[in-house]
Amino acid sequence: MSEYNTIDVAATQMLGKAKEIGFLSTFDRAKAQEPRCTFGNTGICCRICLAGPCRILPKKPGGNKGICGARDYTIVARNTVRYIAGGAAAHSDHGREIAETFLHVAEGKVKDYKITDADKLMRVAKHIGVETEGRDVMAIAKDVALLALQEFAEVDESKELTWIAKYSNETRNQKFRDTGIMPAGINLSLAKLLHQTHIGVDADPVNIIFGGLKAALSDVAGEHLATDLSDIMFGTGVPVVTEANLGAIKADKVNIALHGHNPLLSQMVVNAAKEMQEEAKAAGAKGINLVGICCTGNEVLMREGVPIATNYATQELAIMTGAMDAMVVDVQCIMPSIRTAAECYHTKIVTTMPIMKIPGSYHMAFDEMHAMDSAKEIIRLAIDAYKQRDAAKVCIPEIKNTVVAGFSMEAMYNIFRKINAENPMSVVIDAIAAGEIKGVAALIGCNNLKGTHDLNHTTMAQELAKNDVLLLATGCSAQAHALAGLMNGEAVKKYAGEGLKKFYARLNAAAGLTAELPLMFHMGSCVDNSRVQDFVTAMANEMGVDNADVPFVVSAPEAMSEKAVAIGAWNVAYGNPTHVGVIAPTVGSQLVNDVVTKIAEDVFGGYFFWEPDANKASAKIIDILDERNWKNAMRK
Ligand code: XCC
Repeated sequence: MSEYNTIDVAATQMLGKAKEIGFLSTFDRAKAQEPRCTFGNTGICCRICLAGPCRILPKKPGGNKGICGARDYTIVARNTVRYIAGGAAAHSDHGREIAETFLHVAEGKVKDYKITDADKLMRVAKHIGVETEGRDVMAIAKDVALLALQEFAEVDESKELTWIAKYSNETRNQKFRDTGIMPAGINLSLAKLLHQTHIGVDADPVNIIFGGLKAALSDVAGEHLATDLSDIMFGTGVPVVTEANLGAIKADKVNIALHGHNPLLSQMVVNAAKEMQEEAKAAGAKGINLVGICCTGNEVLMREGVPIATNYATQELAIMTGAMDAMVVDVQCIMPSIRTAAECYHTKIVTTMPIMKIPGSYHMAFDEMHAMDSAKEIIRLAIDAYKQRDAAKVCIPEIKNTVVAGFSMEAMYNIFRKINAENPMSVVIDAIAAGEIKGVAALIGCNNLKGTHDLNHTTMAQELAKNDVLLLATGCSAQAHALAGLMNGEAVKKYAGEGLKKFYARLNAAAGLTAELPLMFHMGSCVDNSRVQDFVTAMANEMGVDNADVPFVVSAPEAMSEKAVAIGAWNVAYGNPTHVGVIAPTVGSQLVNDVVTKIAEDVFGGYFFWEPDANKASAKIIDILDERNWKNAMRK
């Protein structure tokens, strides 16, 4: 383990560099926050009105409630679901922006975006009930876009979100209806939740949590339509071989990091870079080198094979290489401190979205009507910055690993179909029935420096693979595995148990790819957790059981963002046991904590469990998979 709080060797080198130049990184700031305030840490600090903050102080007369009389369980429940509202707002707003551009494509109003995957458009249209027979592609696209936008606008509470009702199986839809959490409109459920948790509205923790789950289902609808429409516009991921870690930054090229979440911008920068290599050469560089950070990095990795530079916790360190000419950011998970890091170098930080600016950075408003021009302008800024680069400050760790990624649901089905053309998912289900693999786990979510950067992600991947668990990955977790060299065929040889190895041997023989399949299937960005849920629903359908009986577990080993809370919550509603590697701020109320970790299982089959120790969490996941398999065997 390094003297710094990371397992990543390249990050360790860069943290040494940061120390040398006196830059205080997020690793230093995390330390500065210790010890944490117990009230905030356990969820019993209420800041919802200006009479507060109120804390639960059981030893003081009158101190066991807030000033308004709110009990610990009300405060904890409100705080928890407000995380969900924040997360769902972020994911869905991303989805809405994609849907708006998609509508403009269908109407012929934007010249730089197009329909790239028309087959997916047809599949999505049929799935959500848009007539396709004998119709023009653009007319179909327009109907799909309008239906997507209506998901946000709907206020008739008797309606159901299309992207939930059409993509979930009937047992889950009925569960959502029976528990009153089937959302009608995304904006409506988020506004309602903020209303419900306003001072003096809902005091019932269970009712509040159900309101939170409704918002969480809105989150997954927003994610799913973002995934679908992005695939249609930019292409659906197919297996690609690329690389990850800071060694992917090139000393002799103009380096541009694409950071944030929304592919509307990052994809356009990729397209523009293809046309502008000569301009970079004219400036003395060998070309333009794009690298990704966080989920916009995952988007362009999946579709274009753009290498990964770092994940969330180490984003500042990409600048410490001294060779990062521009970091282009859109929305979400962007540390404002990248600007401070850039002050030590020539790096230009470029913000691009009206709701995301950092004082002192360049703001180049991204305009979908002139998307390519905007992207070119950004690249020119990077080329100019390259000319100011100080070669003496360049220090790129020579560390990078091979990554095999690009596993959309379609890409995985293409492989499975080579083994069973009729029932592709039977390839996984039969392997579980034969005892070759125990089930499936999805490793997802962020970094959280309450633990050691990337330690939980990578430990769990190794432990679960050793125990024959088939792994899916998204978000910064996927990036952690990629950075550490776990996302390639060599890692299968090194870490997979005997059963999993046999399964992979069959898949590799059938897949006929030039590269061997990796230890985990990178399904994309965090909005692409919709792909993961489609995978689980397909497993349930193939097994003929409810989602809650599928040998599947989801884990966010280093969860951090509000979006991670929203994703965790809908996973619980879908019947998935959901591991979180940090202690959640629900523990301040025994009642709320019991509802989300125990009672939830009785109602939904899914539940949360908090376990910061990756080995213990892996053991628990294996127990859960064994138990679900045993129960399924008993039912036969
Ligand atoms: Fe978390 Fe989403 Fe952000 Fe990474 S980028 S820190 S939300 S895992 Ni999506």
